[in-house]
Amino acid sequence: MSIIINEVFAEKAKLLKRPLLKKKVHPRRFAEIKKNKAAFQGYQVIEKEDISFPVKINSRDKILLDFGDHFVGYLSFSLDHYPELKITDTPIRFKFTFGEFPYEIMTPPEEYKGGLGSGWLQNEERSYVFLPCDGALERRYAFRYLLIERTDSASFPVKISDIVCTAVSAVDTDDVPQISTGDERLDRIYNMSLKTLKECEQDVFEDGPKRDRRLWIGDLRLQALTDYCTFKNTELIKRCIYLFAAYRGEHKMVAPCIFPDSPPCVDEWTFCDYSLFFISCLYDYIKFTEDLSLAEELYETALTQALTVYESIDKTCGSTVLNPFIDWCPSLDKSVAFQGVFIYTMRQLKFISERLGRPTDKIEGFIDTVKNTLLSFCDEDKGLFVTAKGQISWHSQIWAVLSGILTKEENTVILKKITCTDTEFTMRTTYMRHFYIEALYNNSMKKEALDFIKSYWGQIIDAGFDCCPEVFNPDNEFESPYHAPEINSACHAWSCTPAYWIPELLK
Ligand code: RAM
Repeated sequence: MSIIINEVFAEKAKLLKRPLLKKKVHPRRFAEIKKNKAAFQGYQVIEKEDISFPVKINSRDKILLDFGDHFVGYLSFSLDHYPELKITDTPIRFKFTFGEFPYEIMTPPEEYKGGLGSGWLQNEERSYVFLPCDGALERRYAFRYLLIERTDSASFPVKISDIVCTAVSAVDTDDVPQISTGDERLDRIYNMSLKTLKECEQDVFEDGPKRDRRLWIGDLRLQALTDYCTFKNTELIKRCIYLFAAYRGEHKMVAPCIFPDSPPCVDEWTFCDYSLFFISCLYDYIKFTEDLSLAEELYETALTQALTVYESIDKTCGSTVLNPFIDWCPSLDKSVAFQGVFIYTMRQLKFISERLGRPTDKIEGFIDTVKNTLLSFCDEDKGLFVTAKGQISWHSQIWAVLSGILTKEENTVILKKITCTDTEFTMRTTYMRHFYIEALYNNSMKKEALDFIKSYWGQIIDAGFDCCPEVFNPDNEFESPYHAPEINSACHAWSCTPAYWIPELLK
């Protein structure tokens, strides 16, 4: 693998790293998780008594702690024996299972068959040889529930006390003014989205604090959009943009994700739509900060994305060999949606170029060529975009609308029509839903956008989530891109944009 590092950008990213804020949080109460078919994923949490330390634990005992909300942090505690009963003459062993949601706690790790490595499962077992002692786990966990099981067989109790989570984040929700929309449900959705962003905002904008704990550019773009209007942590946004410019493969395309603490920091594979969103990140940076210096510095990087992707496009059918992401929708023909993304980002590049006084004729040429190809997929009879494989997807319609190649009236017809079209190619991620909302917003369908947020994110609240999850399908509670719902992330950055949209839609 050959990685090219721009040391200047890497150094600038490093200098923008700030210490995290820390808060000590304690478990709120004991809890129990029971099977209940009516509850989300079949498990219901029963709240039990408040915790008073120390807690006595015998061999084979289990205790489930509820921290009362989602936290990202490090666990510590104290262990002691009962000297009047018996000195610890044999090591004590504990198994810790952390969960963002009940299903994660209740699914045995031995049964895991998911597509991602099982190391992401949030559990570990530790021995304690001499008591009293202080215990701490080095790994950072994202959780609300903590199951502690005593797994050794020694026949004496021990006491555990001072169970604390040192919660970490780059930001504090108390620094953002409270929202009051007059609609209690919208307020709750806003707060849940803000909390999601806060939990993901660490040394970089992580996609999810449980998993993958990395900086993905598709996620970053939506996080930054929301952050400009809430926490205003522009330094962190700048740091993350520098990181993407600093570490690239030989092909010079911006990586889909960065592993900030694991050199060589990037893999060589790409998602070409994600690479193009580097342009969107610079575009938003200018729009929200009015500062042109970052775009000036990184203009060549942005232009390289445009040129590389444009060269990869087959101009007759509009497809690319460069593998776009678009959404986690199985068997989706992504070619039409991809062309929409291409034009959408080229318009942003044109804007950046104009602001920087750079030539735009080449970019305009790109837009015209791909526009003609994209228009050839508009089926006059159906009044919708149909791909070369004959697919009618939400993705094609949304991105064709966002490309801005049609009139507002035409866009409105398409956006209405897709809601009553029978297709298996529907939006699967909240990330894709963000772009649907943007399409509605751009075409004066603010009411539809708000209703959509209220309905979809409202169901997330009803399901019992504390933050916005990576995946949520109201018709299939067990949906998982990794074929294992327990590995899904229940606090995921790309779902946080209601905190951006709600105030914007109410303007
Ligand atoms: C998953 C993560 C991440 C996303 C990629 C494409 O691995 O959820 O957030 O950007 O997919």
